[in-house]
Amino acid sequence: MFLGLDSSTQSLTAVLIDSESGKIACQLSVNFGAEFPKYHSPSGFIPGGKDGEVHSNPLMWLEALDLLLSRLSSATDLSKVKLIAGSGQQHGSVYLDATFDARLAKLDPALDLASQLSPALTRATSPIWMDTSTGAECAEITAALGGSAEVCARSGSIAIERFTGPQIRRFYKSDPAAYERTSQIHLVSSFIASVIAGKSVPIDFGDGAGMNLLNLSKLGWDTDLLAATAPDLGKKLLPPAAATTVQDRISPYFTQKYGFAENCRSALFTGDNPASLVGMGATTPGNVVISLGTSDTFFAAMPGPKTDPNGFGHVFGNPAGGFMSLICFRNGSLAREALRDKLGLDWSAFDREALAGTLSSAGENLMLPFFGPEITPRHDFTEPVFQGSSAFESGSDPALQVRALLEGQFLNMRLHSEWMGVKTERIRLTGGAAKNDGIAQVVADIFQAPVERLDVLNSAALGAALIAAVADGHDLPALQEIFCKAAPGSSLQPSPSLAATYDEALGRFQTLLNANL
Ligand code: ADP
Ligand code: XUL
Repeated sequence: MFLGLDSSTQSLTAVLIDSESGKIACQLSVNFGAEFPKYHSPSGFIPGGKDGEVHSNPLMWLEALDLLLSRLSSATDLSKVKLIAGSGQQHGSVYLDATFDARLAKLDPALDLASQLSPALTRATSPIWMDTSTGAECAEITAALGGSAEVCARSGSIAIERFTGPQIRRFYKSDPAAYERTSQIHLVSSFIASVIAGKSVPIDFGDGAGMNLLNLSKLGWDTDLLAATAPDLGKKLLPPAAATTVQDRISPYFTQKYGFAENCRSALFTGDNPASLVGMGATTPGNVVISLGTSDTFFAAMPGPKTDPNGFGHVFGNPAGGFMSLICFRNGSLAREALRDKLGLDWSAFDREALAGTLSSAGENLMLPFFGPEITPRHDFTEPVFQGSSAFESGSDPALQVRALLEGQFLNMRLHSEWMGVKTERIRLTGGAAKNDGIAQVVADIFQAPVERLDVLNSAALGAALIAAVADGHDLPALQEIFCKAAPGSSLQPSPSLAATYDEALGRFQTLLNANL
């Protein structure tokens, strides 16, 4: 069996696969907000940060790991697990002192992870992908390299606020003494991977490309980007490696406490989006994946690295080799939740409203669907912008608002993915909101492409389990054939009659957007 773990924004999920029977042996999830109220992070991060700061407490992720594995060991026999791999929300970073590795080497199973590792943190909380506080640092890194085009050509993205390099620079500038005490910087993914391995392990190419530090053509840290970011940074990062790089046996903490076999090993962890590319069976070009989690993302495998001239799209490593493109939208599920709550609906009513009047009101009313700062396009929105009938603008007809919110989200996605130049022939939908038929139908109509959903809803954790199997020598396409199938009856077809409606609405949406930037 192979275990995949996904430490995402709002939850930690495990998917255990049995490669012989081709079955999912167990799936479990721990929701941070619901399980750990003491961290005051109802949606997985600490609300109310100043100047665009969004942080999470890494001890919460460790508590979740202990809780999830204790539940998993009660539900199933973990001694059958041969290899563990995983993924994490991208870009978030954890700062550790010189005692981290020694603490990992002598973890006591009688105690918990959080209390034993907390003394090693040089920064109490971790900036995560929602953080938009590093505008100044992005400008400084860009200037040091001689412009955005150079940063993008080397790292696959222009300097981006949430990316780890600018975040590290901000930490170095605001607390140089704590930065100096830091001897290891990890991503969320490599932090959890290190805890499991019982020693610091490398960042993988998939997640490493989300730092503005990895040179994509050399697949190593870029010395000029390191120097432009913070002093001695190269000494605080291990050389990056492929996700399938196998480590020695996992830490005895996990074998003794949760019943893993002594010879159970681990691979590296990657980003949630690269892992999802694997779990959605989309590692070769052909399928576009739209993930509707806390963030909405649009991604696809790409034959060679192609960068976005407008600077919104990114190139990350594809765990199956080569590259993937990705665009991230910050106002994803939390924006849908905000409107759902404002209208006093639950998800099934939201779903019904989305489908109501599909044909009659499609594309008529426009909403810029941003309840807070957005990253694609980059702008400090505070509330949505409405343009349409008075019944729409006043909110007297909830169906119109639900419809316009979803149309706004996916028109914005269509607009900002045009640079990829891929004809969207088939969309695979994943993430918490993918099960909502109303949302899925709007996606199909706006992109004029069939939408499929897979059996396993957590595609990142499934992808991680598949990476573990590949690291053990299994064949990825054969595994994907078995595990990444569209769920029967899950496919939705676009309405061809809406093609012209949305082509026209796209132009009006773009005009409204430009007028508000
Ligand atoms: P992440 O991986 O970023 O932690 P998930 O992919 O687990 O997030 O998605 C969580 C989100 O899914 C929640 O914020 C919630 O708004 C959304 N969600 C859950 N169920 C539904 C539903 N039936 N319809 C729409 N959205 C939903
Ligand atoms: C991708 C991004 C988010 C996070 C959280 O660039 O910032 O999708 O990975 O899921």
